[in-house]
Amino acid sequence: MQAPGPRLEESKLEILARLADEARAPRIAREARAFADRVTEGLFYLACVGQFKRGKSTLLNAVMEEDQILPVGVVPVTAVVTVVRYGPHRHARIRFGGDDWRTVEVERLADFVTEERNPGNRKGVSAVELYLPNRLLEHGMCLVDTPGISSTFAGNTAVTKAFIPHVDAALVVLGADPPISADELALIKEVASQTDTFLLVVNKADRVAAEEERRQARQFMTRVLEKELPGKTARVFEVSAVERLTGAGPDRDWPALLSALETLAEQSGSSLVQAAERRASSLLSGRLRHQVIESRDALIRPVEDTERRVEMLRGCVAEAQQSLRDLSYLFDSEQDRMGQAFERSKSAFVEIAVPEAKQELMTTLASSPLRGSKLRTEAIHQAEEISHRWLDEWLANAQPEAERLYIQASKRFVELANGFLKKLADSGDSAFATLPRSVTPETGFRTRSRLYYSALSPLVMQTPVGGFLDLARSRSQQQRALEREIGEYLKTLITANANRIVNDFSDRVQESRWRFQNEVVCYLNELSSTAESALDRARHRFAEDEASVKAEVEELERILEDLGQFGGSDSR
Ligand SMILES: Nc1nc2c(ncn2[C@@H]2O[C@H](COP(=O)(O)OP(=O)(O)OP(=O)(O)O)[C@@H](O)[C@H]2O)c(=O)[nH]1
Ligand SMILES: [Mg+2]
Repeated sequence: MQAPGPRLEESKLEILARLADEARAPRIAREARAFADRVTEGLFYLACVGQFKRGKSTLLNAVMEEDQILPVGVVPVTAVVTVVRYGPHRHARIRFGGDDWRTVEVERLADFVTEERNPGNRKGVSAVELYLPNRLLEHGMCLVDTPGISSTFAGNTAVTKAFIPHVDAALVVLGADPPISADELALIKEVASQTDTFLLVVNKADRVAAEEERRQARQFMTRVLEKELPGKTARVFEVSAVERLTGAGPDRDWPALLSALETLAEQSGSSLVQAAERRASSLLSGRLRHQVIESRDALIRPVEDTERRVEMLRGCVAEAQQSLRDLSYLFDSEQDRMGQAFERSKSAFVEIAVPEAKQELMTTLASSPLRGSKLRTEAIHQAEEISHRWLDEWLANAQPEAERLYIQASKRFVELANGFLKKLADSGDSAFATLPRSVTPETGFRTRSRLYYSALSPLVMQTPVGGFLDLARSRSQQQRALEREIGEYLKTLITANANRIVNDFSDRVQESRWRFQNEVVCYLNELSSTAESALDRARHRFAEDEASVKAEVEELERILEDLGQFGGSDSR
């Protein structure tokens, strides 16, 4: 079969889609066409991403000045990605799998995009588009609502992660408290690795009444980002989406946020669309090249060789799973040991810190000239200051120790993983060329070895009651009462936060492990399924005649040659 050559008017993505059709890679063809359509229409995606329940959907509703058009709620809500784009009249359409689009009433969106009504996307929704006659969207900017990460619904995290390659610009929504979590940081880094255009929105500012607390949270966030994303600048906007929708409360950074969105919509569209085209071309051409090589090689070597290869790849997947299972036990015990060591360090700290911190509090109160409610407020303030100081000091010592333990525990895991990767690399198989050469505790355990702690938990910051009794007490009676009450409060602050730090640490180790396992196994699974389908195709050809095999090899060679224009690794 003589395939038509590239037509002059074809865009790169259209060429790619055509080559994918010719190579019978329908998924890649579909993805390339979807990207090509987007580029032709000049659409770019500003994705609203973040941890579950940060108020992403509410924020987009507020930006659109639409109350509840995107479903929101107190439990994890959004389960399916929803693209909000310009349309002369309000309407919505939905696609199931690879089927055609179906128009649905805007009011029925919740039936398809929410965890409650479409749990784990049981209905098989593959795309949702909401058209609104909104000025902000007129120039091609699309706002994308994504499911929140890190909730108990792991599927929601996976949906958002799978959408990341489509993100042209990001609106990262963080909470006013705690300032930033490990998962959020990892998400920001992932987004930042593919776009420089991201805005950080600190939502629910109405929840934190004290300006000082909000200022500290902002400062902390900026410090973390400067350190983690050197050279990148992200503007931080502090808002309350709910206040905006209800019209109550101050403007905060809302006007600045809207103006940043307007500027983005009007000025950055074409460069973001071009960047999307480049990203998609490189990603999809790489995947297609791999599939074509696999198919061609299956035709030019004896079928037994390909069968052996498929067996080898299946074996690799099984071996990877087995060694990860074996390592699991090993790591479990390392993790236990680590947990116990950290727990011991914490207990020793609490034992020393609590009485000494209480003593400090008493000395401060004794020398204070204040009395009545002023003395009480001062005592609470001092308890918070003192506990902060003690916890900070402990962390400064414990953190390097925790990191040392963490690297030590992961060492064996990393060694085994590296042994496995080396074996694959030594097999000389081209499919493994894109696997990482080796992992280190840093790259293998993605969630970094630096630990971050959010500000002290507000749960234990509640002001103790009893202030009214102060009125009836003498100065010394009041001081004794405060020593007792606020002393207890101080103890709670120290112990609760120390526990929180220990839990935070083990969560992070667990998460790093899970990510690494998932990545390796998913990657190998994909390699093995590509090889299997190449084998199937080869078998069909072999069942025909030699001429048919030859024609197919030539066709695949030509596709590879055409793929050369997309750059990337040499296909031979
Ligand atoms: N106080 C306050 N509550 C807010 C604000 N924004 C959102 N909320 C509330 O937070 C809850 C979660 O809001 P959603 O918009 O559903 O959050 P989401 O991030 O889209 O959640 P998922 O889709 O589950 O990830 C709802 O009860 C909202 O009313 C805000 O600015 N202030
Ligand atoms: Mg939502």
